[in-house]
Amino acid sequence: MRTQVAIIGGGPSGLLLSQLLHTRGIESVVLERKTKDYVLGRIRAGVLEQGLVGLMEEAGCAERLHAEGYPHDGTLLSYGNEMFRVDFKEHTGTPVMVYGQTEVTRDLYEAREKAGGLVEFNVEDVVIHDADGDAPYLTYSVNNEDRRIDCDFVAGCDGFHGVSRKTIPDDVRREYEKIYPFGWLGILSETPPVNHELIYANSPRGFALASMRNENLCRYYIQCSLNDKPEDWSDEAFWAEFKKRIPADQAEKLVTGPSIEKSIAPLRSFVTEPMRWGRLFLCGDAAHIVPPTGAKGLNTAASDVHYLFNGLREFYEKNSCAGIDAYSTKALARVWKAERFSWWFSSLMHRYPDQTDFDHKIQIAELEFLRSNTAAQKAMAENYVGLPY
Ligand code: FAS
Ligand code: PHB
Repeated sequence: MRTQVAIIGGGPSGLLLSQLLHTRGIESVVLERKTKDYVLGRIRAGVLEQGLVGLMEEAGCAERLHAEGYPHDGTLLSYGNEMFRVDFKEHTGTPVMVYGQTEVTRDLYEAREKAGGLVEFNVEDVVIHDADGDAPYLTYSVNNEDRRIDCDFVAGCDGFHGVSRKTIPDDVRREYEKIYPFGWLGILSETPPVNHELIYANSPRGFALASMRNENLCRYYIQCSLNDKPEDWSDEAFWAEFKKRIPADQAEKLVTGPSIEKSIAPLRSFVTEPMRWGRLFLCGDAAHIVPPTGAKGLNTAASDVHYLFNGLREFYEKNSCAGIDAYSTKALARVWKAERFSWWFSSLMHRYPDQTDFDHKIQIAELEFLRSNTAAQKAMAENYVGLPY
């Protein structure tokens, strides 16, 4: 088989790139190692920057997002029983959109199917060949049948555990990593959200986040030990702990219910440089990971896709390599700003095992400063709603 852009990974990065390329008549094939249902079953991000909303509009996939998504004009931060609001609209004129990554991915799958796009599922043993040459190709297998795709370019959209990043030679690739000494235990429950906006909570017992998917589907998280397993936490234990970490007036009105999903995500900051090697381009989690505190994972994957899509467009439409040659530098400039914000917000809101009383007092002083200072709130709001592409 031959295509113009071979995309490894049928998550949001790969699908969004494929759909955007389609809008300009550029052919692509997406190779996904799991099934569509498996991909859609993963519960992940919940907050979209306007940049991603704009890309979904550009891809012709934003109708349901606008019909069912929830624009949020601000967020709440609490420490103990104190709580204050950071107003995104006041500081930036921009809201964020609360709409689950699962729904983004579902909309993109639907668009690819409607357009007759080729997504191959259950692929195995993907190998990238001659990425540093002029005629790259992929080999892989489906149902024990060996296959090959010849292409002009390869987009590595295969997440943190994919094959693309490791195709870049060790003596070319540089990796930067920070592992956090805790994880996030998340649940979904079919209950009304405790507040109409998100609550990020710093408590002496650890971090908590009250998020949502709709008016009857909540997504709540608590910071947990890396030794914990989801089965260690009964629903009752989760609710009891969650209530202790949010302000008492919020805990009083919390509606609890059975969890319909429960999972633990480890937290890490990670960046690979460069994000390009020859005709291989890394996008999204294949190149970088952030702690989910700042809701930057999916949104930084989106800006990668924006830069790569426009670089490939320039190549095919204007025979110019300027965009693809600038891709890695341009994407990394925004990636590192997202890494900084995610690290900063995680450091502010979580309890670290080796944290001293002084460290905790500094966290509270930082929160008091953020509460009282317009410039500090504007800086946080600009990062949270998304820095410019
Ligand atoms: P993805 O990992 O989503 O997709 C990669 C795809 O490639 C997968 O479908 C995988 O099956 C496929 N693949 C892998 N190897 C392959 C191979 N060899 N061949 C073919 N296909 C292959 N971000 C937030 O903003 N907020 C959150 O709350 C949040 N929670 C998260 C929780 C967890 C457990 C994880 C892992 C991530 C979370 N993220 C969150 C980040 C997440 O949303 C990512 O940023 C987002 O999924 C990035 O999308 P992709 O780059 O497409 O990578
Ligand atoms: C979510 O709703 O899953 C979510 C929201 C905001 C975050 C992280 C996760 O910062």
